[in-house]
Amino acid sequence: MAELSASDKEKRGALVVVEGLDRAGKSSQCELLYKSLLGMNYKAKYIRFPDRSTPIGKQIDSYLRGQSQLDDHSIHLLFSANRWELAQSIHEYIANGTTVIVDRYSYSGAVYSAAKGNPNLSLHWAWQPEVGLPRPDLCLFLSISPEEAAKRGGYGVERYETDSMQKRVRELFLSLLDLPHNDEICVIDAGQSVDEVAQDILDPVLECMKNVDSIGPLKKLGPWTFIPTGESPTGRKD
Ligand code: FDM
Ligand code: MG
Repeated sequence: MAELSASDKEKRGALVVVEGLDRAGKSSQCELLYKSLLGMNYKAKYIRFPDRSTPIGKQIDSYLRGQSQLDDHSIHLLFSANRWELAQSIHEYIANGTTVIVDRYSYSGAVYSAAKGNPNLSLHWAWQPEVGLPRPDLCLFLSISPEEAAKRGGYGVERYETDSMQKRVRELFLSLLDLPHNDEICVIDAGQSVDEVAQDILDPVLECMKNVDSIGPLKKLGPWTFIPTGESPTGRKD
């Protein structure tokens, strides 16, 4: 396992996002990664989106539990606003050398909303409010086959936890992986054992933390990241 030197520990933190389908093991792996980094004496912070603790997060929580109805665009913008309300503190953690591990981010944001099939809500439209948010240095996509996911048991009772929605979400996630400008995405085989997945995650994270100096200051998500202007992988034009 790569160990970082004392000077490496004075670098800025890295922004590491973990993405993937429900049941891919994101939250368990984020916890393991967080504990591994702390165990190696790195400063680390684990956050997840949606952050259901804020006033906006409470509205999102109520919508996901089916306790309130919202227009597709409105809930989409709330998910994005939920990221924006933490953007400043992410910048601050990174600046003071803390590596921030994020469980779901803008990619889930764009993909889940576009997967709803609303003809007025394309992937391209869905990406726009993400422009300017802190750009991950590394995005780990936990890839799991529908068969493997099915073996892990049934879905919960929240909105979006249905076979048809998950199938569309998977297709859209895969189409994002094929787009240019996605160099920071690293696909992890999430069908392996928990320990194997954890190791496959830890290696690129340590590598990224080592190289943050060559990446330079934390960047911002741009309109050209992942989504080509004017078209979407759903085939709809904006
Ligand atoms: N989700 C999550 C979105 O639709 N947009 C977003 O921006 C984010 C962060 O919320 F179905 C969806 C994905 C999932 C649901 O997420 C709740 P968790 O990770 O299962 O709690
Ligand atoms: Mg879930």
